[in-house]
Amino acid sequence: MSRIVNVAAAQVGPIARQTSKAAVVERLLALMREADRRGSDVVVFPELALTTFFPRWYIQDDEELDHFYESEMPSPETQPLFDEAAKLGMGFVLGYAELTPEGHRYNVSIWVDETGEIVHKYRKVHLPGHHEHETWRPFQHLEKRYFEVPESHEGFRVGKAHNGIVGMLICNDRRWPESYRVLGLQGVELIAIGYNTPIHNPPSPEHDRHSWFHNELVMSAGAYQNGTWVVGVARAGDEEGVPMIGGSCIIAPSGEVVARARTEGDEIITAACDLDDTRSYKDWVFNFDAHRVPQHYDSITAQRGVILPD
Ligand code: CDT
Repeated sequence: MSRIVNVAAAQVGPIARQTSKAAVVERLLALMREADRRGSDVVVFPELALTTFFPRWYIQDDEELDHFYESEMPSPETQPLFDEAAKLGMGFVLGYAELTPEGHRYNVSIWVDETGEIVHKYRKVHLPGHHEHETWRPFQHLEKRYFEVPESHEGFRVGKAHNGIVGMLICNDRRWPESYRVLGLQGVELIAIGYNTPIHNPPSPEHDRHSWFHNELVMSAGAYQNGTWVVGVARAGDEEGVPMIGGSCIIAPSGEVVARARTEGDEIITAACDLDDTRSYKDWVFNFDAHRVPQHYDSITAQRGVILPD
């Protein structure tokens, strides 16, 4: 049974605030068909792929806010993605905003298999930004207001797809080593990560010029230190006056970037990811069972912030 997964990363360029979901789905379908032409088994779309990155606005009108969320998946608007995937025999990974029947709101990602069935779902754990409207900022980052942290069983869990073990992270999760390690401890072999990363971070503008470097740094480290493939997919370009990094890439378990987007618009990049390439990392340098020393890691789960020495 082949363990080579032909993976496509579907970088998506800017989406305007007023763009309809139907128009976005048309763009995603075009990317899916291009991925199919290139022989892909699965195509990965970015975080919150169906709309503009709405946490950049303080939205007081509940009706307008609710419009950015999905209360069913698939819905009449998103069903064409599922139908096309089943027709092409291709899986896909999609990020979107979820509004549950109980009124909970999450930033989520789903893994859909080649028959069009949702086989795995992940709710974003690390919600960056702030909760209140901060008028000093040129644009907001209100993920803490618009989304909730999920229950632990809805967080970093792996699923099975493509004859392998898969996992998903969403944007800010990729900066935290714990995110990858919890997946690594479940044997993950392929991690899909969608992101929306503004180039400018208002509280720390001195980081702006490092945005692309930090993007690859954290995903390469996560791949190598856990012996897994990583696929990072951006929504990129100048969206409503806020420029966001592209830099979508596919990273081998060695930590090497094997495919990298060249534009900041809609673009497909691909790589043949042999899940057996994870073995030498998992069996040797990162053989967790042989070499981890968890009794020395207590503080990782016991404390949240820094405790300075006396
Ligand atoms: N979407 C998302 O998580 N973006 C963050 C921006 C960080 S600054 C508030 C990221 O980590 O890229």
